Amino acid sequence: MELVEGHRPVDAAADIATWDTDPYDEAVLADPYPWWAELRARGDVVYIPRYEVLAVGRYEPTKTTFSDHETFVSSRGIGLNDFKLETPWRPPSIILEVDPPDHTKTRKVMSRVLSPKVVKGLADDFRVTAETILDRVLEQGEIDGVTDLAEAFPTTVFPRAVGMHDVHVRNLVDYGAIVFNAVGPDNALRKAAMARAPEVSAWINAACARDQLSEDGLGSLVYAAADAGEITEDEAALLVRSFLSAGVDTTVTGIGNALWCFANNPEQWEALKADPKLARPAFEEVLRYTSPVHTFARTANVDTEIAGHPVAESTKVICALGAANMDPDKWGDPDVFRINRKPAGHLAFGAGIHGCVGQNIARGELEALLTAMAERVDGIELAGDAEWRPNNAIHALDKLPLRLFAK
Ligand code: OVV
Repeated sequence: MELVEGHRPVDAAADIATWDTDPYDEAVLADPYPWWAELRARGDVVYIPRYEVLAVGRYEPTKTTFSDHETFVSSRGIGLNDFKLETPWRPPSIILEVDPPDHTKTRKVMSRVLSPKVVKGLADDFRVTAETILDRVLEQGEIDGVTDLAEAFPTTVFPRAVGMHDVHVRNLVDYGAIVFNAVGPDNALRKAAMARAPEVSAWINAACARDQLSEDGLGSLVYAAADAGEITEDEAALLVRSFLSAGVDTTVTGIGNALWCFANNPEQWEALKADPKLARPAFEEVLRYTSPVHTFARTANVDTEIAGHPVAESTKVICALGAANMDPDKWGDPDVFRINRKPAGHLAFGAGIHGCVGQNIARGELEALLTAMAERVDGIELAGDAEWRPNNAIHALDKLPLRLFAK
């Protein structure tokens, strides 16, 4: 069979343009914006031969694919591995890597445990902790925004909210990086993550046991659902594991990216100081502008189509959430970081039934920190070059040298 330039020799995707690229190249992951732009420019959907996957990055097809949980399932994994064909690296998440009706049951429990009402009860601790950490870093003057602030805050408040007895900051942060690198191809990043996985997972799994959790935290609320017969105790442990998988590295990244946005856009810092009530919309704009989770995938579970192009059953579809969040057709001037934009419909928390169940707590953490900063920090300046840390699914900083000026 003759290969037609720019086309895939597979009937089901015959009219989908081929792009010979590696979305998981470390240079792309460290600076994804040009790659996102090219992905959008190449069409509604492209075929990437290196991994035999499709990719979407324009806003509409990305949102549609991500939201259509019946056609594009999560139970076959949300990375490049197809759980129907390959054994997952850990027992699958019973909320992320699952479809209805199984998903419906666990989602209901987690939605309740992470409800706005529960999160409201955490607000005072978030605020006091933010103030304590800020007083410390303002004394230092020059800091690494990643370790001193972005990691320090969530690794203090989140394990306490969950009710963990034993807190190991490095394991908590690294487990997130492992889980998110695991959804990529078998590249150097994933190999390094897998090499550390046995040790870190053992610590995480042990920390999910009922006797390792206080009786007044989010963890105990999950175990209460087991007592009520909604889920089993084993399922409760796996849902606590989901907290520790998705709740630390993501918020660490959100804070680091927020600091980066403000250090690079001082007039937007002035705007937040002038009106600290903009803390919440500012975080939404940070999410749109930086997409802490840049990519998740889905698997076509039936023969289907994307934007009129045929897609065969078993095809993996990479959804470049970061590309959709920077689509000029959706946002007009996506390259402008503007804290009063109020970017409703951004895909940084996903969309549809799998949309981030922890988004209320994430917003609560960022609101507390940004509000406390707006009251205390006069200015934020880069004190050196920011460095990004390539990860197969997370768009995060590795180093962010900052000078903070107290009011
Ligand atoms: C990486 C990630 C995101 C969301 C949820 C989970 C993991 C989970 O383990 O449930």
